[in-house]
Amino acid sequence: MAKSRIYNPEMECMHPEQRKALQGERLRQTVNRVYDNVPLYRERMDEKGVSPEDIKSVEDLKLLPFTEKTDLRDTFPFGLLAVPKEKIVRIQGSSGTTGKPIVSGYTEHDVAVWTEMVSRALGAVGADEQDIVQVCYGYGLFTGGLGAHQGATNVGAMVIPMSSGNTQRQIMMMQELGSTILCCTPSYAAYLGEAIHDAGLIPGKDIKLRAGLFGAEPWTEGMRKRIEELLGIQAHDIYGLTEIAGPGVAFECEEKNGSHINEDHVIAEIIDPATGEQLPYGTAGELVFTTITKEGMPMLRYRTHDICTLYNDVCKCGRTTVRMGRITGRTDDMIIVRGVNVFPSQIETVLVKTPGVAPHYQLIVDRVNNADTLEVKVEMTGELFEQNDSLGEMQKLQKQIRDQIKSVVGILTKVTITAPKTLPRSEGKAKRVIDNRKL
Ligand code: DLL
Repeated sequence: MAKSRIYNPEMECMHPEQRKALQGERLRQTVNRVYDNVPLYRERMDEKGVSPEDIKSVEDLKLLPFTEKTDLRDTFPFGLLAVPKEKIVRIQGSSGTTGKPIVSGYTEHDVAVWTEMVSRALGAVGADEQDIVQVCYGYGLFTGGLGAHQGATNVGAMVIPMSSGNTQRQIMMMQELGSTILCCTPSYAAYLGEAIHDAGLIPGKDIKLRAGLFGAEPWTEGMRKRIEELLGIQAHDIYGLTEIAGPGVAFECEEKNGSHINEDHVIAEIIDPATGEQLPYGTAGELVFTTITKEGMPMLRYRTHDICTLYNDVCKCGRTTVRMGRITGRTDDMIIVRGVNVFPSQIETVLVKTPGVAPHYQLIVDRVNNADTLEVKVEMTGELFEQNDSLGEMQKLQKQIRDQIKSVVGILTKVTITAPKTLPRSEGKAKRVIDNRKL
């Protein structure tokens, strides 16, 4: 099996103090550039009484204004460009939004930086010219497909640009061409794993996959275990967002102890979502990014609304970059049920630990007689379905899951166990929550 390697040791293993100086220098350049070229940033900085000369080092980051998704919508499509439109070679957009999409413009240099970031993530799973990378992230405005594709090409791998969907064809190609690395959402990886199993194919024998880069949606450690078992692979997390660079902003190394942030290109902060105050390493809060090499559409303190924790302790892999823990939720996908904050990831943690159920679930929130209700729908596995006493087992399972969720989240839920393959599958980002209260 190919060894994990560090794609760019100079940048990934730089002494933290040296990196801080580099970040400071790049931040100063970015701030000057956006102040001169982006009216919104100039106005925001003027309003705060901050001038580009005030930004001397990374410590001064907190003086800068935040950027929100609504700023991108309000200035759609080109209002935040810091370069003439002719310099933009690519538009990418974010998935799953209603109304006007969020788009970001990338220069040739920005695409190259993004490609480098994905190459580092692929380096961490040892990808090289021996590898065959099957990309089942969607190609198009969504950054997953093209992002993974560019990185895989750059490390010399053979790329199969499958895009999302058509599971039988995905499996046929995987088998016939001998794909070794899989890139898709974790929910789709679990689905593919089951479909491979159902087709009677044996990972390691019929299927040659050895690693996967999974991201674009939150997933848990339990889900990682399931995917690794189902596909017989090493499953690595990869994080990113269109506004910053697509996949590769951060990625896991072989230690799988958080995702290394590509800090020579972005500066990450954690803030208290309510007050906007910076929080120290080791404290959970909202993740905020400032781009420091992006030309097309640089972002100052972009609020991701993703909740996680940053870690700056030494990683055994040799990289010296700060790591982000898993995204445990988004400030805007948290559901409040009878006054209690519930994140889908908390429920997923319970479900994937429970033998007898498959990692496919949906949370249905409703309001009955003025009281909120939460129903957790989860599929049973084929093995349980085939058991003689599956009904009795199912009732036991329902109770067990309900009790577990009560102890983790603190609220009583209705648990419904459905027959195998009855819940909708997603080929891209899974839709976990259906909130009927808004209808
Ligand atoms: O999802 C970029 C991407 C593609 C990342 C493929 C990884 C793999 P957007 O469509 O702009 O970009 O969505 C960004 O997706 O703010 C998070 O809420 C979520 N997200 C992305 N990666 C992860 C991850 C792509 N590894 C939004 N874990 C982000 C949890 C993730 N959430």
